[in-house]
Amino acid sequence: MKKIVHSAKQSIKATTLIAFLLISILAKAQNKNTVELKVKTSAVCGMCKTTIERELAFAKGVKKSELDVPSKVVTVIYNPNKTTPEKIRQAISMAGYDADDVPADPKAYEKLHACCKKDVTH
Ligand SMILES: [Cu+2]
Repeated sequence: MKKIVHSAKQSIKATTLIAFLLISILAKAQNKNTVELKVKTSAVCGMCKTTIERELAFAKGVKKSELDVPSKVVTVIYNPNKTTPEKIRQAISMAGYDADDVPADPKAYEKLHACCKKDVTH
């Protein structure tokens, strides 16, 4: 009985290892064509985070984006064959936020929720 349990555990280990290897190979293949970009935004709260990440999710060539509210920095993983840092900053501006030296689009900024405006103190 002990032996059976032992071999079952062993095969689970092997399966896990194979699965892990496959996942890391796939992840590497996917990451082949991606670049990381960090953009300083004017985000102030969790709602801003949602707005910016959603906007970037729809932007062409963007694989992933993650905004850190305390530092206001959004980390964007993108495919350099499909988009550029300029286009990414433009997309953030069109969502109503500053992106590095690109100021927020005034019309988009006007539409932001009151608590998301950069001159409002929290
Ligand atoms: Cu906000």
